[in-house]
Amino acid sequence: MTTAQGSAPGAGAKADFDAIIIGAGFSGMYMLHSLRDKLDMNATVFEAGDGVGGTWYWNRYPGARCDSDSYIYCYTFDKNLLQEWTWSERYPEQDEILRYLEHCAERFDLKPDIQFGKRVVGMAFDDSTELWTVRTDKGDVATARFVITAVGALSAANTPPFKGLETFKGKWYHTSQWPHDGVDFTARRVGVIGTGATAVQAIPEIAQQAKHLTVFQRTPAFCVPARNGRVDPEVTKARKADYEGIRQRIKDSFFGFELSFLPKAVLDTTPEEREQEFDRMWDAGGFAFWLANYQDMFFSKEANDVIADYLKRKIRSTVNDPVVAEKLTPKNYPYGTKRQPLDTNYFETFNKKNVLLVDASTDGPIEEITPTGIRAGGKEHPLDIIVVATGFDALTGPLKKLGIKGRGGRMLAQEWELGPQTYLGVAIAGYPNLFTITGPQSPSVLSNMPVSIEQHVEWITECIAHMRRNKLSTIEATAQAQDAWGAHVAEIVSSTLMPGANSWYMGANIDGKARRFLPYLGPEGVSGYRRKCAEIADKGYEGFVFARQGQGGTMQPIAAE
Ligand code: NA7
Repeated sequence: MTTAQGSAPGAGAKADFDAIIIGAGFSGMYMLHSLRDKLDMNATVFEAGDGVGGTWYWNRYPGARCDSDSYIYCYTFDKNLLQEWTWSERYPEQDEILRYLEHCAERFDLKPDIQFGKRVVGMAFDDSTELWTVRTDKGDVATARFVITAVGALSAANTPPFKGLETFKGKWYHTSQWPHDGVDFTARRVGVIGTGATAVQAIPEIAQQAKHLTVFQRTPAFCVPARNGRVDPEVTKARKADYEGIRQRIKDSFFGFELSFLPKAVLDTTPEEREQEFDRMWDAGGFAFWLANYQDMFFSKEANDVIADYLKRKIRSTVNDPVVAEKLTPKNYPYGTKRQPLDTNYFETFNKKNVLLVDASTDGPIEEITPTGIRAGGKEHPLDIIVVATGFDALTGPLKKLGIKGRGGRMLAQEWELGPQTYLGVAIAGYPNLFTITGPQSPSVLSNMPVSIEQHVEWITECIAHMRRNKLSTIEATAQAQDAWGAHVAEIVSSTLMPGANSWYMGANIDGKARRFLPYLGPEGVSGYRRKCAEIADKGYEGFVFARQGQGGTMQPIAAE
C-alpha cells in the first residue's frame, strides 16, 4: 500500500497519514474534501465497496429510494453544486443518488484518495506514539494521527439466525447486499421476510413481477403515502433561487427538514379540525404526518392514539379483505416510535391475488427455512427466492465491527455490550483522536442525514484546525462528560413514547442486543444539538482534554487559544 509521509498537526511521531477516514458515502466523501482541501491534510479513505456511495452503493433492492425529499437530501456546503445538479423526482431513486455521489466524487477529485475494495478489520491506538494503526482485509497496515469513522448508521446487515437458512435450495438475498445485476422474479415464488421501510418499498415492486409473493410479517407498520412524482421545473427553479434560505431553515429545524410540529395539542382540537389537518398531511405525503403533526403526539399515549386511529382507518379502507386488513393494522406500539415507512401502493398490494400475508401473531412465526421454502405456524410455504428485509444492527453495529482498540488495549465492542457510551455521539472517552460521524447518541437517523453529516464533518474539521493552531496532538472526551451525555440522552427520551416500541432505535430488533435508545432526540432536535456542539467548541472544547505530543499518557487539560 501507499505509505505517504504525513505532516501531523502536533510535533512528534510520523504517521503514514494525517487522517484515515473509513467509508466513502455521503459522510466520508465530505470529510475527505474538508480535511484535504480545506486543511491541506494528507488523508486517505478506506472503502469496502468498489465505488463511492455507502448506503446507496449497497442497497440496490427493487424500489430502493430515499424517503427524504431530494432537494434537501444532498450536500449544501457548495453553492455551485446546488445550482448545477437537478433531481428528477420528489424522492431520489437509489441509482440517481449514486450518480449524484459519483458526480461529487469527480467534481471534487476525491477518487485518487479513496482506496476501494478495502474493508477495515481492526484499528488500535498506540499510547506511546499517539497514533492509530488501521488494518484492512487486504493486508494494509497504515498509521494516522486521526481516524474518522464514516461508516453510516445502517450498514451492518442484520440477518437473523433462521434455522435451516443454509439448507434452502433456492436463492436468498439480504436487501442491503443486493446483486449489482439485479434479481429476476419472473415466474418465481418469492418470500419477503420483514415489513420495515425497506420491505414496504420492495414488496409492491416484487409483487408486480413475481408469480406469487408471500410476505412474512413480525410487526405491522404504520405507513404514509410517499406521493412521489416528477418535480415541476418551476418548483426546482424557485428552490434553486432560495437555497440560502432552505439551507438555513433545515439547519434551524428539528429534524433537518422544512417541517415543524403543529403548535397545538391534538387533544385540544375538535374531531373536525384535526381530521382536516390529518387529511392535509396525508395528501401532502412524505414525513409531514410523522414529523409535523400535533406536538403532543410523541408525549401522550392518548394523543398518539387519536393520530394512530386515522392511519388505522386508512388501512382498513384500503385493504379489501377485513381479515388481512386487521393483520396489517399495528396494535402494540405507539405511532411514530418506529421508523415511518413511506409507501407507494403498499397496502393495495395485499389486494392482489398473487400476494399472501403470513403474520407472526395470528398465523404463527417463522419456525424454519426448509430446502424448499419457509415453515411458519406449522405450514410450509414453497418458495424459489427469499428476500431477507430484516434491517440492520443499527448505529452501534458498524462501529463494533471495526475491531476498535483504544488506550491500553480497551475494546470498544466489549465496552459497548450494554449500549453505546459517547460524548455527543462524535467522540469516545479512552479513544483519542477518533471521531464518529453521525455516531450513536447524536441526532443521526432521527434527522435528514445529510444535514447531520455536514454538521459533524464541519465540527470535526474545525476541531482539528483548532488543534493545529494550538499545536495539540490529541483530543479525548472525558469520562465525566461522556457519562453526563449518556444520562442526558436517556433522560430526554424517557419523557417520550419512544421507549415503548421494540424498534431498532431501541436496539430491540435484534435478539440479545442491549435495550438502549441509540440516537439523540434533543429538546430542539438538530438545531439545538448544533448549538450545543458549537457552544462546547467556543468554551475551548468543554468536556474534552487535549495533550501535546508526549503528554498523552497524562492527558492534562491544556488551555488553548
Ligand atoms: P427494519 O426497519 O429494521 O425492518 C426489518 C423488518 O424485518 C421488520 O419488519 C422486522 O420486524 C423484521 N424482522 C427483523 N428480524 C426478524 C426476525 N428474526 N423474524 C422475522 N422478522 C424479522 O429494517 P429496514 O431495512 O426495513 O429499514 C431500516 C432503515 O433503513 C429504514 O428505517 C430507513 O431508515 C433506511 P420487527 O418490526 O422488528 O418486529
